[in-house]
Amino acid sequence: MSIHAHLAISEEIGAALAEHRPIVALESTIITHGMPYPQNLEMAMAVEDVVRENGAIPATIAVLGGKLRVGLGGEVLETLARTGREAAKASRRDLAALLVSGKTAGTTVATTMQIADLVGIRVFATGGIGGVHRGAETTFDISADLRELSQTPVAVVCAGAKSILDIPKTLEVLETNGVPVIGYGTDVFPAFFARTSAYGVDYRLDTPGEVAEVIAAQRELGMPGGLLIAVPIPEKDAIDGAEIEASIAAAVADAEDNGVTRKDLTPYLLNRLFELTGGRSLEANIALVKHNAMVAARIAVALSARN
Ligand code: PSU
Ligand code: MN
Repeated sequence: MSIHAHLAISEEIGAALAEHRPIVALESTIITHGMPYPQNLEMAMAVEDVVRENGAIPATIAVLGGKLRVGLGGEVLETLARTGREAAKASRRDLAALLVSGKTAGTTVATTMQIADLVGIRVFATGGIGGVHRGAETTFDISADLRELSQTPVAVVCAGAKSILDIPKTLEVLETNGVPVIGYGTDVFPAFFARTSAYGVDYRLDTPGEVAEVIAAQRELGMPGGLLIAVPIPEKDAIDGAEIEASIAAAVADAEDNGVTRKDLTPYLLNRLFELTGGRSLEANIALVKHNAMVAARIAVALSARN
């Protein structure tokens, strides 16, 4: 038995890997736990289309029927989207037990990185990463995504971190863990719905080619970890930071009142925020994921041209 016994790679992704074609990994917790049905399915399909339109091949990753699945067809995507929060949420530590039990699970950023790395995919697009939660000084709630970024060589393209998290603490932990934070076309760390935050990035890069160079150099140095590529939400889709802050504060307070903790906290906050903004945050979320998929595809193309 080896890792191959646990992997189910689609024919398309298998061929693309063998031919060193550009591939973009996509996570599935955003489908099962991050958005309601049917918007989650529409988002998942639209994001795959964006990756293709920009010259790369989408590899959505999930745990299904006791296998780590890389590259999901439309039907499987639909099943996953309909299953929603009935599915498990797979973080690194859950994988072995989930495989043995044969359960269905969405993979978080951490786990999607882990599986992408197992098969040799270097670039990954998502909306937002998990990070240090507000109040972590008492709860210790720090997403496993941050540690994964320090140990797994996959570049994660995201729109920064939502302010349901503590952004400065998240940036501190990334620094401690040796994770470079790159601003794509920006000097400022983006705050998901808003294009800016009060915090800077370590490096600004303006083209997919430059990002590919840094990914390659980090690899040549033998560094174990990944990179965080932070891309601001497009201007037309952004929500003013001050406007959404009241809803975020209310969502965080509701979570506390209801005793929501651990792996349930992020999905709860996302869902509560969608409710409190009357769906506005969901629209912005979908727009930024599509934009990140475009940037990631172009980076994957540049990286594959280099190899
Ligand atoms: N942030 C978002 N949308 C999401 C998530 C985070 O804006 O869907 C998901 C991602 O899958 C991320 C996970 O990896 O939540 C983090 O969960 P936790 O905080 O429990 O580590
Ligand atoms: Mn957590």
